[in-house]
Amino acid sequence: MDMKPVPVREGNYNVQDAEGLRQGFDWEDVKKEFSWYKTGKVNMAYEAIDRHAEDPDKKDKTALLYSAPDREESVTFDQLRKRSNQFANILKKQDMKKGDRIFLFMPRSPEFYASFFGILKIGAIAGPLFEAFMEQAVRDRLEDSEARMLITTPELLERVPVDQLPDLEKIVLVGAENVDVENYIDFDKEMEKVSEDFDIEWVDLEDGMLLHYTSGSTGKPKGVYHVHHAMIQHYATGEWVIDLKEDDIYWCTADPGWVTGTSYGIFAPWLHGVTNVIRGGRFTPDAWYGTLEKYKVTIWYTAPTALRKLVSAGKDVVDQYDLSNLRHVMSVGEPLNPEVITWALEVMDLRIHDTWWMTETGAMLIVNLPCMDIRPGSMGKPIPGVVAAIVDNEGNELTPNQMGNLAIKEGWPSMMRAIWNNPGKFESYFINGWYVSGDSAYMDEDGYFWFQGRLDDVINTSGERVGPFEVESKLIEHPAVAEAGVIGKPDPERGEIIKAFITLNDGHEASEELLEDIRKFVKNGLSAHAAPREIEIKDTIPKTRSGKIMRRLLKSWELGLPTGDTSTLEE
Ligand code: 6R9
Repeated sequence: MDMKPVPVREGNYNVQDAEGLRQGFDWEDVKKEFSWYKTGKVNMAYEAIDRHAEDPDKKDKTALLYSAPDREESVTFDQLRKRSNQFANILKKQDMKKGDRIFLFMPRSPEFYASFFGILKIGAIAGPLFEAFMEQAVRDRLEDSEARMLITTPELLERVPVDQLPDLEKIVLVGAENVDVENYIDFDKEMEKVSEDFDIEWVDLEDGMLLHYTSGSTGKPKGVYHVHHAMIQHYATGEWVIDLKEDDIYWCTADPGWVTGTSYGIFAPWLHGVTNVIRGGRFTPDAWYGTLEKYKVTIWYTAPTALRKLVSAGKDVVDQYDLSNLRHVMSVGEPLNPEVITWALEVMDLRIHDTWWMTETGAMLIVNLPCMDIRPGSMGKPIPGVVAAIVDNEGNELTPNQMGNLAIKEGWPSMMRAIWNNPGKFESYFINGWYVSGDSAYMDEDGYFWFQGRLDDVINTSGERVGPFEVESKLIEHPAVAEAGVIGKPDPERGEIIKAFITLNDGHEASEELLEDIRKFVKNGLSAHAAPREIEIKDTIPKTRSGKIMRRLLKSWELGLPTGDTSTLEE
């Protein structure tokens, strides 16, 4: 994509000079920021919560600004310390121990965060599950992890096949007022009975902290295992990329059932002692803008899907809100269309900073720092302390502008340490000292990385390689197109042809003329071989809960194949 770079903005950012930061950089120096560097006592819960609660200037600062349609609450660092202590005491009373897997299956709420840190405080491993999971998805995860305890709500308990889960010994119910909870532990009642003091279980940096299940292209979801050591990278990227400062009001839209919702919805902001807006529920452009305005959000971390919806909603909607506090916006999870960057500059006068990373990587790896020029369509450059490259299938480095596997040199702090119960799968990620991401990309001469697709999504039509993202980005620039998903459809003549599924913006009618106009638009904008030979209009484009277009599903529909694991599909 040939677009002008978006230059650095003047401003008082944490990092002024990316190259300067990279020079002589050593992760060991980041360790000095933590209290355990001197005391030897490690626990993420201490660093994120108790450390601030022990600071007289910070203990009554708002940690969590919670907002749901029927409830609003603000919780200070000291309150969060006490509540997580109480929950840790409940866990001890129930004989839960260090290393046990304890899962959370509930909507975002203050109780979620108290429970989450209670789990870490006893040295157990937390497994957050997205609230929209149905029975099969819940069972797969609890079964594979051999979870001993689950914290859930009476409504969600209906999706937990308790009698098929022999390892699941205890269930804590949150909000169980009118339910017969004879076989369960009642969160509210137990919290009243236990002390607000707790001696944190000190752990090793390499001890387990978190299990995040993520879907691969085949088989059941796999448990990605993270350790306390990851905090080093959460902290550093919180400073460099998110640009967190004392007085910021930060909002990350991701649910803690996904890695963005823990690494950057919990750890990074609280390691920096920053006020964190937590907002559950479904979103519309008005709800997004309304939240940004109401809480005077200064830093926002969200996803391209959200941003594209804002673009579709138009400038008139933005103009109804006061977004003057918002100073820094970031995006993750899928390719950030250049069109969205241009739009945000024009309409909100803000740069959108793309960041690339994965569940397996635990934290950001390739980013646009506030002090870097942004090249629209590029994910940016590796953070200090991380070496990225494009490699071939044998793990040999390719030269600039060659497309290949996006790979990271093993050994960054937040890297997953295992796939739960599946050493073979874990091993399969690594070739020749590189972690191979499964994404295809290229690096330009200046070291910027450009995402091309998941490896299995890249289209080869008449010998020309086409990244579906490029075509999708172009399609949504057409005034009639709201969203687009593009696949390669097998074709005897061309190998594959490009097929596009689109949804239309309001006020546009499907017609042969319109489809031809859209085709021409891509042909004229990109190239003839990138223009979809087939376009089909849909009511919605299937996406995962984290906003990724499920091209695999589009392809299965197209070919009349079984749809496979759809547990992460947004309804
Ligand atoms: C954090 C997260 C990881 C996959 C990754 C890639 C895609 C993430 C992206 C991006 C283009 C970006 N992805 N960030 N693609 N540009 N900035 O999303 O983790 O849910 O495990 O997804 O998401 O394909 O391999 P996860």
